[in-house]
Amino acid sequence: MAKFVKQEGVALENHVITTVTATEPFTCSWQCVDTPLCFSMNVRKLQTGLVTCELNNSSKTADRQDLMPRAGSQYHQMAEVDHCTVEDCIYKDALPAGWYKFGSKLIKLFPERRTWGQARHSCQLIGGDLMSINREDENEFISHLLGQIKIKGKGSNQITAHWILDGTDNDVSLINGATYEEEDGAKSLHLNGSGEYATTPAVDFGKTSFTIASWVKLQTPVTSQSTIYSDWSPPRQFIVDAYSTGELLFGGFNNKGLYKPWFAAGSPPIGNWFHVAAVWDRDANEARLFLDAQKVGTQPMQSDSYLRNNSHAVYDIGLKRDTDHTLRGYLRDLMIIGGALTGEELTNITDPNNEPLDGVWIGLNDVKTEGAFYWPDGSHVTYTKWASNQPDNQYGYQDCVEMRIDKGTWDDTSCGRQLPFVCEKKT
Ligand SMILES: [Ca+2]
Ligand SMILES: [Ca+2]
Repeated sequence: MAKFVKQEGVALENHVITTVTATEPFTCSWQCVDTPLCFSMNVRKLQTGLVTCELNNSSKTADRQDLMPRAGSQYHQMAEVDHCTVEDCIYKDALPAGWYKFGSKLIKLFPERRTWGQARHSCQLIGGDLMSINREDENEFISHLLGQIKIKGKGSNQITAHWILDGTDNDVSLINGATYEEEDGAKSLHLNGSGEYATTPAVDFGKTSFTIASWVKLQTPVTSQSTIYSDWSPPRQFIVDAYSTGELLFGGFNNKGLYKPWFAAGSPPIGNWFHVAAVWDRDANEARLFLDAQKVGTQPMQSDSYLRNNSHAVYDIGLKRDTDHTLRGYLRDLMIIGGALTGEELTNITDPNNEPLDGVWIGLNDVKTEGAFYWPDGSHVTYTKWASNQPDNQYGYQDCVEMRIDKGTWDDTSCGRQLPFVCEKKT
């Protein structure tokens, strides 16, 4: 069982989460052990023979300056006991700089938002890795830590896929010498117009409303139709292009094999970044093109039209497969959103902090082999806490796992989403 060490005449101030009254300090100890974020107690004996115990969400290890003299009070903090075999004596402590000790692991929640790949890299830079979770009490502990994150902006439009295109995406392949280069202060995908292109996994969005959006910087005026994003090889589905007329083009094949929609609009700049969004609104039976979040063109569609099915494994960035022509320019933040975004929503979507925040990254993933989930520390997946109907590899595409903020359950999602993350280090 857990062992607490006592210090007379002091109390930890400013960290009380709850106060309990008990017949003996022993009872309080159990309360603290059972309260995930309790790390110490201030115990005072009453004249009635009872004791009051203030449970603290910190300890003198983390907040030594808050340990103050207090007559008649005892400070209790869990002691590390060797050779624990029962779960109740998992040693936990709050440490400086936002770290927590839980069992044999050091754990920290990072609130800044990163893609899964960036998050893992951040953890590795400090000698750790993304969190591996092997026990129910570990999961519960982290789930309580997430209470420190404020849920914001639960948007109705879920980002189905998001590739930053800065080299941190796990699932973007560079073909024929395409590179990531620093351009205007951010790493971007660079295609030189001489055969270079990149691919993403195929995403199944053909039967819903959707938005395809990306930042693009063209280096030279477009003389030959230059693909931004497409699966343009038979049986082809969709194409978003910089068109030879100097306009943007949104084209698609519907399930009857007809071009629909098919229209060009807007005049994107040369040598400057612009944001292009192709919107397919099935409810309004309309396709739209947006340039820098301003609607520049629209075309009605038939109500029975949806994109033709195909079995492509990848979609192409920068390649028009039927002519092998490739785009010359830079791209970043390519997104597919499972809904028809408005201009206002497009303005918001260009800021990653406006992505709906419903969870944080943990280490679990099936990036290497679909359906074969593994932890970064190599431990076998024995304990799981999937949310109902998860993992579902939705859109054929979800390979990284978030812990949901509301319930501490797990969901596989797009690795390119930008979420807070939990790192661990072994002690
Ligand atoms: Ca998957
Ligand atoms: Ca999922």
